[in-house]
Amino acid sequence: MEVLERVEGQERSKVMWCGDFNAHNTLWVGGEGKRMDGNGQVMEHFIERKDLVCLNDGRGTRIDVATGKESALDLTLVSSTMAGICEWEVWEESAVGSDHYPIVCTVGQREEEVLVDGVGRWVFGRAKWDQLQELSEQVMARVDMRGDVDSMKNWVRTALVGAATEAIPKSSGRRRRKAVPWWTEECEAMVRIRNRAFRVLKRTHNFQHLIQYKQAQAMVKITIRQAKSHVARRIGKLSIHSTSLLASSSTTARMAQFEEVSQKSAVHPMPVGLVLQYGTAGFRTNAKQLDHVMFRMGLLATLRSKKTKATIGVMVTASHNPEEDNGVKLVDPMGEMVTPAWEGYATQLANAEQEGLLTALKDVIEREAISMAQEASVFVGKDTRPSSESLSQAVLDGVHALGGHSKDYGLVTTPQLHYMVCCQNTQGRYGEATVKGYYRKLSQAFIQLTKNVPNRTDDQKALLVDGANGIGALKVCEMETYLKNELQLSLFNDGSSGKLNHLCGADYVKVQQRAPKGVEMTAGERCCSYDGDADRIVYYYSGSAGRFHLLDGDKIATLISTYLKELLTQAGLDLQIAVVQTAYANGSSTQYLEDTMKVIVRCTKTGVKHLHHAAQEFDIGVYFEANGHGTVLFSKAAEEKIQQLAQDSNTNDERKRAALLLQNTVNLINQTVGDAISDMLLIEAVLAIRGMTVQQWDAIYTDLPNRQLKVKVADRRVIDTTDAERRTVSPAGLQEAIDSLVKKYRQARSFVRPSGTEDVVRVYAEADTQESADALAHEVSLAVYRLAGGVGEEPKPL
Ligand code: 16G
Ligand code: MG
Repeated sequence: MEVLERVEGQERSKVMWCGDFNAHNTLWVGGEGKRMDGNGQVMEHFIERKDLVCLNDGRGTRIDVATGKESALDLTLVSSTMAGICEWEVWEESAVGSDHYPIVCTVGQREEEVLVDGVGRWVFGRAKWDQLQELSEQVMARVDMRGDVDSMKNWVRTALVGAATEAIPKSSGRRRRKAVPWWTEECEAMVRIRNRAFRVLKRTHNFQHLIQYKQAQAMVKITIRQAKSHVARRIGKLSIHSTSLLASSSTTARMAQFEEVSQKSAVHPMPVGLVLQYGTAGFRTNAKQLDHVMFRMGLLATLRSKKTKATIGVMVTASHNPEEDNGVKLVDPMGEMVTPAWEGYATQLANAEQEGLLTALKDVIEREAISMAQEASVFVGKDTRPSSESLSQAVLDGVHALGGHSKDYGLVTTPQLHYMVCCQNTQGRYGEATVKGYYRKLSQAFIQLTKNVPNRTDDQKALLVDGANGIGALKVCEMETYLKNELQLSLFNDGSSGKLNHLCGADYVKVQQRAPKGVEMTAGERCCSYDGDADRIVYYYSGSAGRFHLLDGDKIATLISTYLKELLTQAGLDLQIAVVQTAYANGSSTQYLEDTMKVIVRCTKTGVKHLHHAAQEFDIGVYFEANGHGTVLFSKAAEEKIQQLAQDSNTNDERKRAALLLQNTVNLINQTVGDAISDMLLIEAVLAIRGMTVQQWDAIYTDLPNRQLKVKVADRRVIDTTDAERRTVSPAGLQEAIDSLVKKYRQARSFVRPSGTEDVVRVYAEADTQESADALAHEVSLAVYRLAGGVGEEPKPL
């Protein structure tokens, strides 16, 4: 990238690049040779940054004479402002002695302009004013003054316009507009949405409309950027794919299908002026605004299923958000979060105007070269929010409108739905794709793990659970009988009376650092809280003098990784274990893991998909966000080694015991995503096996006091971060300000990042004492407020 930038020199507005970049990218090559490599990624990034358009149309530019295979390595890139006047051709007849074909690129030959019809304008500069005066007097003299006011007004108007038409020339009304080859209907639609938001803002001048306008403007930018980067693909693919798409005999059936989408989408209309983005955990907002999004996500999941030829999941939930909100996220074939490129499609589809929906849909089909004849299967689940019922119905409507098959799991936790998708796509190897199958697999593993623990008392088996008044409460109740009293749960906030997530649940406990409402805990008792869709868990207990002690995701990761490391040593297995955290991980946990436990620690950006991805790089990757979302991933090779050892009859007892424990641990873990129920069982099993009390677990290391705050700013995207969100690169001066504030305190650390789920900037600070952490968090908040466009009142000291 640096080299490319050096070659180009200073910012230039019109540039043309021609060369063999030795880069593979699906942007400029379709068909069999389609693949992506590192160079391809660099080039794509470069094209985007420099606002270039790739003129290649998908044809091969080099031939391997030995095999006859062609590849497209020679690229022609031009500034987007020139793209409309360039032509690109490959001379396939002769490679003139080379293995590369000559490429002919013409610039400026064809000034393609589009004539736009419109109403002509008066050309006042050429008006004959004397004639106008004379004609006006003549016609006015003929106006009949005896009629009523309306007919008089019409007379006068017609008379004056007639006179003016005679005396003042008019332009033709046909305007010339530069052809922009990348301009799509989505661009048009996004610009319309943005303009509408601007008009609303001009009328009201309120903050919320300002934010909506800014979001709409960002969407315009994203859409235009995507349209530009896809121009080459579109040109190349249109000829390749649309012919196969359109010429097939199923065209008529498909037309009928799209007709159905059109009709059904009218039943799920889009609210005016609403712009939403597929964020860290899907779409999330007030439930009243989501019906159209659900329908469209049903459509998109169906396309994703056709593309991947596998079952896709759609979960209707807003996790720890208030009950009035709702949301939706897509689950990919192996139970992981949907791939980022499709998050972009989700945003486009959700924001397409009603009339533009089919075009947006067809655009995805074309870009991804989806065969519409392919069968599709979508699993749908929902949480306990009152709105989830009709919203999940809207998802199913979307699936059926595109002819997809669906299975409605009804009320399930988010991780249960991820699990079902994975079971289905692994043909049952991961487990049975039913809720009962899930209970059976996990409970059997738990019973196997704990059955040989000597002298487990009832006290040790007891656990208090705060179900956040949500789906987790319902499901853990269903599971209890499978656990055969090996765990004795006392359930609070089970949803029978309280409101979802209100003063309870994992998020409340973690952020407020206090016990949830409604849990009656006595000193030393182990308690845990799930969040609203049961993909997070935190533990806590009340210590001496009623002091509240929290054991968050960092403590959980430490407990689990220590346990696994010990078992690996006992089993004599050489497997690399790592812990993946985010910037929110308490400094003490990182220090303990690195210095005492000597395990590898990685830090990634916030959001499960980032941690999950990083954890996949190790034999065993334990990942947890401090907020309690996390799980453990075992590589295929690691699972096989564990399996082999567990079945090896020649090994000694200690190794065998450790291998069996590891094997059951693998079965107990939901590897698709963080799972409160599975994590809870794992933690309970580890505490039992190691004979640890919650206090002993807590004492492994002592958390540094910390504080999280939020700051409202006009546009949180002004904050750009680097180094896994630990440092800011913009706005100017903010990182320097944070650095100098941090220096004032001992053992201090602080960072800020724009939230992915709320319209705020988050501030984190830790230091040697709570007072220092609070003061630092406040001072950093002030710096954000002042340097990043804070709105409302200035942050006050705590
Ligand atoms: C979402 C993420 C969670 C992350 C949180 C951060 C998923 C499934 N969930 O809840 O991992 O910690 O967002 O929220 O990815 P924030 O960006 O508002 O701080
Ligand atoms: Mg959640």
